[in-house]
Amino acid sequence: MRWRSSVAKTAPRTKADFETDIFPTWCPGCGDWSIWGAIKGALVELGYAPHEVCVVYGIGCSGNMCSFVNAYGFHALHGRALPAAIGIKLANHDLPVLVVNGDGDNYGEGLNHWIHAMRGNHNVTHLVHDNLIYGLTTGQTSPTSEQGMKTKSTPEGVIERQLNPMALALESGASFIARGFAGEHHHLKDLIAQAMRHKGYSFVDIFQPCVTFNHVQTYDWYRERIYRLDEDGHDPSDERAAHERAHQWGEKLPIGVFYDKPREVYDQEIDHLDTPLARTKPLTNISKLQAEFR
Ligand SMILES: Cc1ncc(C[n+]2csc(CCOP(=O)(O)OP(=O)(O)O)c2C)c(N)n1
Ligand code: SF4
Repeated sequence: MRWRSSVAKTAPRTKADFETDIFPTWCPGCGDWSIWGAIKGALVELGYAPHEVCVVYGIGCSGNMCSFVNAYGFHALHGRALPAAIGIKLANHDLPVLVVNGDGDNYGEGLNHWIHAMRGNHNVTHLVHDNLIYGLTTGQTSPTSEQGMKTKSTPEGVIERQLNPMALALESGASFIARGFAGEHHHLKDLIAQAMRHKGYSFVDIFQPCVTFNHVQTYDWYRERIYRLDEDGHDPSDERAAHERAHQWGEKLPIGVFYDKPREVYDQEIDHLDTPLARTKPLTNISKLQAEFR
């Protein structure tokens, strides 16, 4: 029996059930507010209770969400949210695991972990707050900053080519790839819910305006460019078409599901994980060993 179905449900949940006593410290107008609401909305829609979900956070304005969401949470080191999330999932694969981090965290410091999570098709849902800049550290270049962009750390303009998360996700074996926009709140909530229903690694890159440090990619900048894949005849099972959409940048920016093709999931390939480790009896008593480290 799956863990969720064994939990007695009480009244239907509301977004308030997923809030803590701490009110967010994000700048007024920051895209993180909308993402926070969309995550809570998706959890309500899927019928979860706070104790039935775990969210793992990276470091950044995005990761500060750890204090604002009432659920099991783990605030990892910068760039290290995914390995912690994968460990949690392997220990209890009945527990839905969400990962929340920023573009600097995930596409910079944590890039290697991201690629391995995708090729393993680990069953976690991954939401990247992509503001094309380092927010918390006050506006340095990130891997998704556009070439030529002037920031605190690159006053003469970014030299490197911009990283393309959608194309890299496709190449690395992600089985669900989507992009949302903080300015399209209900669409984003639906994408997160869809990603959480997906069996295997699901990825949602989210255009998240940083109103304080990114004065190029503003809400208006996105609104002039975005269009919805589901309204433009895109077939998410068509990998070739997904590649074409993934390479669109500039005048036209697609949002929605780029690619959705379930394949073998990491923890389901391991026979002795049939019963989640978290619910099996320990094979060895390690209390003596633990005592040595006290
Ligand atoms: C190992 C390590 N390196 C660097 C930092 C400093 N640091 C904290 S947040 C951050 C960048 C945050 O940018 P991003 O991941 O894009 O998140 P945002 O704040 O924009 O949500 C950096 C470099 C750190 N905390 N730990
Ligand atoms: S610095 Fe940018 S990303 Fe951070 S809270 Fe403010 S607007 Fe949001």
